[in-house]
Amino acid sequence: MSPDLSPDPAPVLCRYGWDASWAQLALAHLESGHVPGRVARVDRGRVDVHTEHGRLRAAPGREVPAVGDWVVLASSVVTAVLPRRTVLTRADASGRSEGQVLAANVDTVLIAVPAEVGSRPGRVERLLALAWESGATPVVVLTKVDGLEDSPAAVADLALAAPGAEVVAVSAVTGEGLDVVAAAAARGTTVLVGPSGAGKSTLANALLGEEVLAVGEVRARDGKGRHTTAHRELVALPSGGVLIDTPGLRAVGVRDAAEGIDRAFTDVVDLADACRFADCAHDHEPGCAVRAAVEAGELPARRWAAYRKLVREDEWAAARTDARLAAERRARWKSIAKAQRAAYRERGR
Ligand SMILES: Nc1nc2c(ncn2[C@@H]2O[C@H](COP(=O)(O)OP(=O)(O)OP(=O)(O)O)[C@@H](O)[C@H]2O)c(=O)[nH]1
Ligand SMILES: [Zn+2]
Repeated sequence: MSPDLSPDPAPVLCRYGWDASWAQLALAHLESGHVPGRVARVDRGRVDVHTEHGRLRAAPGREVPAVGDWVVLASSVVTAVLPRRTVLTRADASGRSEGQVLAANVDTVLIAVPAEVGSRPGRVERLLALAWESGATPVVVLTKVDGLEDSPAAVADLALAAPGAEVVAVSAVTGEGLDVVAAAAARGTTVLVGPSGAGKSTLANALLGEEVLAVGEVRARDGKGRHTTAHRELVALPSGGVLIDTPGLRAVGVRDAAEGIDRAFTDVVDLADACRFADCAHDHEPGCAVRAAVEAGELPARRWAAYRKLVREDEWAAARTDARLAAERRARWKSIAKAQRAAYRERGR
């Protein structure tokens, strides 16, 4: 390809993560009047895109982009969505077959865990599975630690539920840990996820150094934050990174996340590898390393149950959408039923 054909990597786009390989991917779509840009926000029937001509509003084309996507626009319509490097997806709460894309092309997933909720590892494990599955690197952020008496202990607790991930304690009040989060967010694209009121917007504001994103006041009655960030929004950070804030997530379902689940539970997977039988169901088999670890108190029973629950949920979601799996399941039941009928005939003789 001739170099003078390549689009000018405008400094504006570079602030949003534009690089030579995005330029290469965009090239095929850049006829005259077409401009590349990064999706800042997606609303019903409307896409806001950062372009070299500023922030433009466009209509989605055939393929609806997600926040973080690199797209090509022509006459206020998205004509192409460039292939994603990473994609953070959750199972759709509505039960539709496709998952819901939370953010595209992210390098780091910051998982905000509010300290006042106490240790609720289940939710973190779930988000970690999705984060690993996305292809990005998760960082667990224990927020509001100014309200804790023993934050190192809380961090250590959380770390047990997050093998392989960095766990950082932060406080927007004392400033503790903000430098660590800022350093992580200064490179590439970072998405902030976590429940409503976890302090995501407060963290985003600290990284931005200004009050750009709305921060909710805590409801006096139950201490929960108001739902403030209604939309996923992508902004360029003064440090050079790109940040996507997401609204508080209520239900986070897993789907097509088998690898992510295994990465979030490497301790469990390593134990399972040590079972005597390769197809150990970790039920009543002799030489089961998983059950031995649970009985010895080395693997929390809660964590083992959480792993099995996520795997079941993931398989169930897959079975719902994957006709092949469903057919296999039917075939299995058929052969079981056949064996049962044969057994009844035997008995009846
Ligand atoms: N004590 C203390 N309070 C904090 C801290 N960070 C955030 N808060 C408060 O917690 C509440 C919720 O913070 P937000 O930043 O709005 O939380 P959020 O995760 O963005 O919530 P949603 O927008 O609903 O998803 C606000 O009242 C903040 O002032 C902190 O480090 N310490
Ligand atoms: Zn076993």
